[in-house]
Order: sequence, then structure tokens, then C-alpha cells
Amino acid sequence: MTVHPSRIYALNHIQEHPAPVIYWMSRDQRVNDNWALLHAQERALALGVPLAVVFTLAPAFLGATLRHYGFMVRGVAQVAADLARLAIPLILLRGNPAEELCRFVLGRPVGLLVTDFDPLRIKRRWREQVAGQLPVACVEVDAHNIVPCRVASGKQEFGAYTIRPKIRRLLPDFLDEFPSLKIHPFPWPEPVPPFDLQRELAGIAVDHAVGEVTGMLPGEVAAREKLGEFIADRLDDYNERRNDPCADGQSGLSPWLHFGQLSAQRVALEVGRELLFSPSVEAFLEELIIRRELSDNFCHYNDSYDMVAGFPAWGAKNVAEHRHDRREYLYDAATFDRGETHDPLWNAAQRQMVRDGTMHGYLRMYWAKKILEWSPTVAEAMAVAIGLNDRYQLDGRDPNGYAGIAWCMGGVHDRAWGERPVFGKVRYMNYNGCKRKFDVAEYIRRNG
Ligand code: FAD
Ligand code: FO1
Repeated sequence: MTVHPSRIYALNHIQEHPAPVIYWMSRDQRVNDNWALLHAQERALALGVPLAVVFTLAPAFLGATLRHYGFMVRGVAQVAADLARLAIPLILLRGNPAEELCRFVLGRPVGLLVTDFDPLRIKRRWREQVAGQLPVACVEVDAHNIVPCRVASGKQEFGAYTIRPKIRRLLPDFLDEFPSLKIHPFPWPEPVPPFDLQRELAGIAVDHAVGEVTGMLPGEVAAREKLGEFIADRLDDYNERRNDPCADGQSGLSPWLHFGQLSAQRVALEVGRELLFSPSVEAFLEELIIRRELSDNFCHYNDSYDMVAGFPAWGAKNVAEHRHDRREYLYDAATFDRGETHDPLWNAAQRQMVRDGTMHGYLRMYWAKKILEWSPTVAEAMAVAIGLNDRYQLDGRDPNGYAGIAWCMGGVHDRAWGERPVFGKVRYMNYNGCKRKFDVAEYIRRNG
């Protein structure tokens, strides 16, 4: 057994049987370092049956635009080519994923369906529909977290300080090297049309108003190059430079991690290999492992992860007590979207996101907290922040985003601070605080 048994979670009570195995790839869109694919092949070899990967191309997934589908589909095209070299076909289905997958599986013998873990509501619904409708063994494998989300904790954690000891204790059991995939000896029993990238890009019915980004090449190869460059040139100074939006101090890996084109476990293995533990390595692994896996914990155990209802009790009380506070400035979604507030720093951050599909992590906090301050209600602020984040950020529609925005607006994973208008006890950030942290004028000059 190469895949740790506690990564595997049965989605129904049907036993696998000797018939072809399917890996329904969704969150972890990669061939290498993918526990779900490794498990699917391990079972297919044990059963002596063919193996195929199915990717269901959903229309307008959570409002995603051409920016996101372009990056994703180019990555899936590389997955198809890499799988072909292993004699494993990639079968592309278009339309409603759960419906199209059920239709596909019901039309042919399948002995086991494997899928990957994703705490988002929409994914849970897809999995429930598929596992409930199919007379086939369905299992989920957590290939996204180093310590599987369901294993790290059985409940919503209060914050990094409560999940950190649980994850740290379990890391030695899970942070191990990946075995290699084998060339699959049992051919898929029917012809599979080759993946036609241009056809798929042209065929996507999606909002073209947000165009593809330049400078970030999709796919596993580009992800590993980005990782190598970060480790070689920038990891050393991560601790000093990561909160300076004018310095290229963060890794920039989030788009590849979001689409699963890069495994966080691979990142941790390579970082751990290269350098003795330094403050920068510690700080980076805290974000990559603790903060990222805390976000999955939040979305998995809190079904209101993108709503005010998802706030902790003190956060909700805070909202109620300050709902009538006078807002000095009020903007609607369109004004925020155009980056036309009174604050040049906020506008510059918004424009960086619209243009580049990314925003520096420190400014994401300031950006969201100002939307809270300049919106009529917290509920509207949440909707605006999530809407803009998921429309423009290449790494949007991710548990990290929902947890990040809930942290900014409702104190999720944070503590209470001194009371003030509108924010109440939620941590406050302001322009002068930014000026103390970095060269605001320079950032505005570059992005304004
Ligand atoms: P690095 O600093 O190099 O960190 C490496 C990796 O660690 C990141 O790629 C990410 O996977 C993880 N990580 C880093 N910071 C955090 C964090 N605060 N919470 C969870 N994981 C983290 N991240 C997204 O992936 N998608 C989003 O849509 C998103 N929206 C956010 C919105 C707000 C309001 C806030 C405050 C944060 C948001 N984040 C989001 C989290 C974080 O800002 C980004 O993951 C990070 O800036 C990405 O840049 P990087 O890869 O260079 O990060
Ligand atoms: N997952 C799929 O299985 N099919 C899709 O068509 C799909 C589109 C998509 C577009 C943008 C985006 O950010 C994510 C998308 N995902 C899709 C889901 C993604 O793989 C992740 O699982 C979640 O977004 C993060 O949990």
C-alpha cells in the first residue's frame, strides 16, 4: 500500500470489483505527486484492469472567466500528454460534471471510481450526487493536503494555534516521498479522442471580459520551474521580504497550487531538502502547510464559509453591534471593481489584481478590510470581496480565499482587538499602517 490508508475516504458502501478503474480528476490536476492517481493505479493493477482519468469541464465554474479556464485547460492538455506516455487515457466530459460523469459510468463496466478531496460546497454536492447515484464503489483521496483534512482534525479549528500542533504531530506520517506511476499494462477497452486544446479553448462558454494573464505559464513543468527559482533565489529572504508588496518576496506559487498543477507536499519536500531550517523556511512552511490546511479545515467543517453566518460568535455579535455605525465612505460593487475609491493605495491594489490576476498577500488583507469599511453592510462587503476576488484572482475560488476574506471581515482564525467604529473588535488596518510597512508611493507608482 503506497497511499496512506487514512488519505482514502469511502463515499459509498459499495465494494470495488474487477472492472476498469476511473480517476475523476478535479482539484489535483497533475500527473506527478498525486495520491489520488497513485491510488487509482494501485487498485487497477491489483484488480488487473484498465485505468482512465476523467476530467469534467464544467461551464462557468463559480463565475470563472477565460483567465481561469485558459490557465486550467492548458494545464489539463499537458496532463493528457503526460498520461498518454503512461498508456493512461484522459477522457474529457463537458457539461454538468455529476450528470455527465454518471452518464459516462452507467454506460460501461467500472469497478472503482476514485476522486480527489475538495471542501467546497459545489464539489461536495457533485461527489454526493455521483456516489449516491452510481452502483459503483466511490472513494475520495485527499491529494491536496499533506496531512489529510479529515485526519488533521474532526472539527472546525479556532485558528492556526490550535491546528498547528495537530498537523505538526502527524507530519512525519504523511510528509513522505511519492512513488512513481507505472506504464499501465491493461489498455483502455475503447478508443479515446485525443485532447484538442484549441477546440476546448474555443468551445468554452465563459466570460471573455477577463482575459488570460501573461507571465504565468500553466502546467506542471512551469510550476516546478517556478518552485526551483523561488528556492534558489528568493526563499532565503522570504521572512524579511514577504510582507513588502514592492519586493518580489512571496513564492508566487498559488495559481499552480490552486489548480493542483503543483503538490504542496512536493513544495515542502523540496524546501525541506534544500536548506537547514531557517526563519524564512519556518515562515514559508507555516503559510504553505498550516495556513493553507487551516483553510481547508474551515471550508470543510463550516458550510457557511463564504457568508457572515460562518463567523465565530464574537464576529457575528460584532456585526450586529456595528451595523448602524456611520460609514465615512460608501462604494458599490461597480466602483470597487473600477478601482475608483478615494484611496490611491486601494485602487492600485485593485488594478494590480485586474491586470495581473494576482495581488500581494499583505495588500489582500488591506484590500478586503477596506471593502468592509466602505460597504453599507458586512454581508454586502463579503459578497463584493468574494465576487471580485474570484473574478480576477487567478488563484480565486479557493478555500484560502474564503478563509482569508472571513479572517478580514469576521475575525475567523483571529482574535478580538480594541473596539472601533464599523470594525468593532475585528482587526483594523489602515493606510498609515501600510506606510510604516512598505513604500506605498512606489507601489502606487507601479500599479496605480
Ligand atoms: P506565499 O507567501 O509564497 O505562500 C505559499 C503558499 O502558502 C501560497 O501559495 C498559499 O497556498 C499558502 N498561503 C500563503 N498565505 C496564506 C494564507 N494567508 N492563507 C492560506 N494559505 C496561504 N489564497 C489563494 O490561494 N486564493 C485566493 O483566492 C486567496 N484570496 C485571499 C483573499 C484575502 C482577503 C486574503 C487575506 C488572503 C487570500 N489568499 C488567497 C491567501 C494568500 O494571500 C495567498 O495564498 C498568497 O498571497 C498567494 O501568494 P504566494 O503563493 O506567493 O504565497
Ligand atoms: N474543477 C473541475 O473539475 N472542472 C472544471 O471545469 C473546473 C473549472 C474551474 C475553473 C476555475 C477554477 O478556479 C477552478 C475550477 N475547477 C474545476 C475546480 C478546481 O479544480 C478546484 O477544485 C477548486 O476551485 C478549489 O477547491
